[in-house]
Amino acid sequence: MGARRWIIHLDLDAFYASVETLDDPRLKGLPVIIGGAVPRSVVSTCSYEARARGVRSGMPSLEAKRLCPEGVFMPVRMWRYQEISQRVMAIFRRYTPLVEPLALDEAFLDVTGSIRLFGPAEAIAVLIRREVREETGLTISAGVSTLKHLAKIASGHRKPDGLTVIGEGQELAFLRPLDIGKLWGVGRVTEKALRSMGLGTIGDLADLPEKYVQARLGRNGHHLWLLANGVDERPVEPSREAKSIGNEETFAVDLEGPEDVSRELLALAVRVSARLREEKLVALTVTVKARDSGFKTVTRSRTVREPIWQHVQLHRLALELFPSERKGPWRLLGISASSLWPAREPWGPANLFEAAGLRAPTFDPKLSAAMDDINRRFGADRLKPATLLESPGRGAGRGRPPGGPGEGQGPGPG
Ligand code: TTP
Ligand code: MG
Repeated sequence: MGARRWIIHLDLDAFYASVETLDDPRLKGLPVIIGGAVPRSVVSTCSYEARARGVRSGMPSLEAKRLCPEGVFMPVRMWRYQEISQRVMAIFRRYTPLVEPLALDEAFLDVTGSIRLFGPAEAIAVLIRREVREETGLTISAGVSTLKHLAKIASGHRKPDGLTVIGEGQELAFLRPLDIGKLWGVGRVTEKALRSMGLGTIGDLADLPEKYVQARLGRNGHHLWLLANGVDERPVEPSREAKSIGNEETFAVDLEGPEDVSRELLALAVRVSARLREEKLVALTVTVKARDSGFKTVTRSRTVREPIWQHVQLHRLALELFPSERKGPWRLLGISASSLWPAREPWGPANLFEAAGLRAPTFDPKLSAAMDDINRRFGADRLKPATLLESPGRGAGRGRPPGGPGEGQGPGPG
């Protein structure tokens, strides 16, 4: 056993719905349902009043309407949730620099080093919960434990507005009787597999021989078995938020015209969006970097209100940000995406778009995913948008038809 750590997981209650109620107090006590009223949209979240009627995150809005006809349907206002999220995260950072945001409304805090200053972890959780309520008007639930996954489970234990503290030595007693579906990391598919193995509680899983679980579930089985036995060595990782995903390219021949620039930005956008999808992230900030032949570098960024994850979005923004008032020629271009947030299943970026009532993506997410998959298996850049089939910066001569010698082209999508 390593040195004891104290971890707090905090998660705002019915986050989007609570923010809407905060901004319009007339909604208080009503079944507020967030998610477009558009036919194919899904519920992002809903107030606890709506939950009492059976409405759930991820449910088609139509079904929610059927279960709860008097529900107040509201669109997603992502920028507002981001604003509040930043204020809440800033409160967390008063107590420790070790803050790992998992989503807009939840984070892990490692407060081991803060105890001397602020008192025990439980007291810190009490302080934070009070400050969030007083400074934002929202309630937040907290879980305190020596283990990361237990802190996460504990924060959901007495929702809404709950605090659950699992003392040192109490970990297994708390964990074992819980339903197997509560184990962090068990998705719907794994849950089904575990139940088909006859398991009902986390203790049932813990009691199986490790080798057997691993044989049935592979590497994930090993991980879950450890969690079920109260072993979770993962640290709180504060670097997560500052992370960015980017790509830049120095060209063999400097780029001259706007068409070349647009095409290269598209190539970069394709690569950045593939990596976003690979890591299941969406971005809110896009930065463009351009260096001219005299080595003058310009970078411009913008933070937007709608989550970005597709190459068409990245490309559009990159073109807007590009310093087109300058002459070039350009020797280097780059695009990077930051303010990254997890695009959680099952709502995923596509549903987030619909729920927000935003312009439908012009590029089929299934096609993007298929493209990523083929590129992963057969080598990067096998499949790409048709405009990229000729690319002056990367060796193929200008105006040369695709498929020239030296560069085997895969079947293009168009
Ligand atoms: P959650 O913390 O999972 O849910 P919640 O804050 O609404 O409710 P509670 O924590 O009290 O159970 O997610 C945070 C926000 O993320 C949520 O308010 C809306 C968004 N979200 C979706 O858009 N779709 C989803 O399927 C889920 C689960 C969340
Ligand atoms: Mg929440």
